[in-house]
Amino acid sequence: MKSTILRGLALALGTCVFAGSAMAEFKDRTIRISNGVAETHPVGSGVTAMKECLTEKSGGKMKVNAFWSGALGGDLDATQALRSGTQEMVVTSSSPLVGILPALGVFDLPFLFADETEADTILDGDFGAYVSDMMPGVGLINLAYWENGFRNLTNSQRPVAGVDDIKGLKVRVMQNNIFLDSFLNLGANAVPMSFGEVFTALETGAIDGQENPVVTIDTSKFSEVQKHLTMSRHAYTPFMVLYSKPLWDQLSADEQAALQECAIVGRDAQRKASRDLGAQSLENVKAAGMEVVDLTPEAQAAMREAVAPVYEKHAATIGQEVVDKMMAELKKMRGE
Ligand code: TF8
Repeated sequence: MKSTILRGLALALGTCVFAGSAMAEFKDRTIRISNGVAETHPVGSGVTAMKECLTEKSGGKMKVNAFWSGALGGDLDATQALRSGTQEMVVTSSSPLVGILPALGVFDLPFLFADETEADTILDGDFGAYVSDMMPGVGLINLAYWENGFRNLTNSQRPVAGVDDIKGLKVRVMQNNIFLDSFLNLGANAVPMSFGEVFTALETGAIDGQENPVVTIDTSKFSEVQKHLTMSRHAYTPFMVLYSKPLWDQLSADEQAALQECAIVGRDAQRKASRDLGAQSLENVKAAGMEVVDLTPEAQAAMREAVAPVYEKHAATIGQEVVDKMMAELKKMRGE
């Protein structure tokens, strides 16, 4: 009798082990992912690609439910929901998260990257991994860096062709001291505000301007309430594709691997869409009546000079080590 039970148990265990190794472990899951922008933004393309990849890898078990236009709260609120384990994923700018992890401020330094290739190289290389490794410490897993993009200034008052024109403009900035200081240094009356409030504030004239990549200006319809666009490219802010650490710890290794791989598949689709749509978006905002000013190299140099003190002022808050590492990586990349 005893030996029959034992034999049965051994058999059952054997089956278990066999099943475990032969089949990947996926449970039926619905992953909520939120973003502050509209679905027409390139993040929409990234989420679609990530979704398809997850369906394929999990045999349809991992489903993605996407929420747009801040339906689950803004970047910061959604990220806090991840930390407390009440939401799975968010695609967010790193900028509003500096209160959670001050090192992220390194990405807010003005005129840090010269072009998209530099951004990709730093973010997908050692430096990006170095920052991602800090995230579990604050309850978050960074799966990938997607593209928010180079930011440009818009306003309702006048064409901005140089620093002098910015003086006195009431400009919304992200909830981030580096952006606040950069715009104060440019002479603006800078107002920190969450993204979800920007359209109405522009519409009612509570603020004169804001700054975001052209794809956001287009897909968030800021072109309806802004007349002037200056191609200032004054900062490149990345998106982070974050997963809740408490919920991540409940996933199987197969599920984690699928998410990691699919966030990268999504990244490639998202960056491509961001760059393809960039040119189209510029046409769209012009067609909507915006007047575009390209800065002369001299005007851009003057802008750079005006914001330069921000680097030193914020190095201690970001972490001198983090800033030094970024600068060293940039030099290495540029062959300096
Ligand atoms: C900002 C950011 C936002 C994005 C978006 C919500 O200006 O650039 O547009 O984080 O995903 O607040």
